[in-house]
Amino acid sequence: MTIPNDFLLEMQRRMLRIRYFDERASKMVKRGEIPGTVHTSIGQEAQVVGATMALEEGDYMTGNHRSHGHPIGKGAKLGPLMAELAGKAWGVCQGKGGSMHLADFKVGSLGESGIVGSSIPIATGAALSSKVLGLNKVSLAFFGDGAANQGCLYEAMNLSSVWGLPIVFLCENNQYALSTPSRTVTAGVVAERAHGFEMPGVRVEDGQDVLAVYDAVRAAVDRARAGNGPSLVEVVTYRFNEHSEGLRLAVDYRNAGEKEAWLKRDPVKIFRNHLLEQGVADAATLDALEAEVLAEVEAAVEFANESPDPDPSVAFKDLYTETQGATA
Ligand SMILES: Cc1ncc(C[n+]2csc(CCOP(=O)(O)OP(=O)(O)O)c2C)c(N)n1
Ligand SMILES: [Mg+2]
Repeated sequence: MTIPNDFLLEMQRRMLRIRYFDERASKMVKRGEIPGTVHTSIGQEAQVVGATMALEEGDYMTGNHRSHGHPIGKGAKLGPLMAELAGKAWGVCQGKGGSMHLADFKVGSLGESGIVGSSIPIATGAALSSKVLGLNKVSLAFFGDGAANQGCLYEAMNLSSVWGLPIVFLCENNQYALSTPSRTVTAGVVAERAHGFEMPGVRVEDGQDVLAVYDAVRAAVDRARAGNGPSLVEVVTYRFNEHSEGLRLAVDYRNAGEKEAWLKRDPVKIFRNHLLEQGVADAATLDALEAEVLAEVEAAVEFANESPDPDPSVAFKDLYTETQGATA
């Protein structure tokens, strides 16, 4: 598949946005400018952008606790996302969601949740609505290797296969669930579990290569849109930071030298080199792109700082309650 140069540069732009946004969010958490903690996608940018850019603008997706990158990859504005992390009124959820419960409907991001695995059935429901209403929208569920062992994934895969739903199940296999190595709790290969549900299962071995991820997810998205049902795509990647920012674990759960080896496979640097080697852009253009994205992230922080805190009177607004549902 030949991909136009402007699309390739947009891939690099979005990977940079995720990298700089998450680096900045990490600093803000440590300074107390963002409450709680954040989980970054630093190191996983190729997997996030390869998947989100394989979707069309109107398509749906759901995420998890590590999900700032998903709306960014799908083209979301950074300011309202940063304001949401800071719990401010101009945030995508008016500051009520925070880092782990973002939703940005403008880019089809239906929601994210701190309960591991819980957004998978929501993506499946969205795919069902697309099919029933004839919307021709594909739904994509992002989840981790830890969530791959939650039962709700298999309930969702089963019914989506039986009903031929337009959904892609996307396992972000960063090889750890918090401090638990995937190999110690996962039988077999996640992608191969697809076969039990009569759907294709593909494993992208090099999840640091944005084009490899894009090709695999694009095939699954096209298949879903053509009415041929769901797929499971597993992408092998690695998170460069701790599970969450500021977390100090007593155990050193990574193998000796492992992180250092993965740091050499930085997806942002790999793709920069690819763009240079292929003559898509020269170094000055790519340097300018990096400076532009850095400035964009700083502007997002300013937007968050300028935003007021949410007014306590809106605390129960936009919530579904039985009373509201009954009278609606
Ligand atoms: C149902 C549930 N069990 C446990 C937790 C605690 N927890 C939060 S994140 C996490 C690890 C998730 O690992 P994975 O799905 O691989 O995603 P990753 O953090 O690696 O991106 C765990 C166990 C939780 N939030 N929800
Ligand atoms: Mg994981």
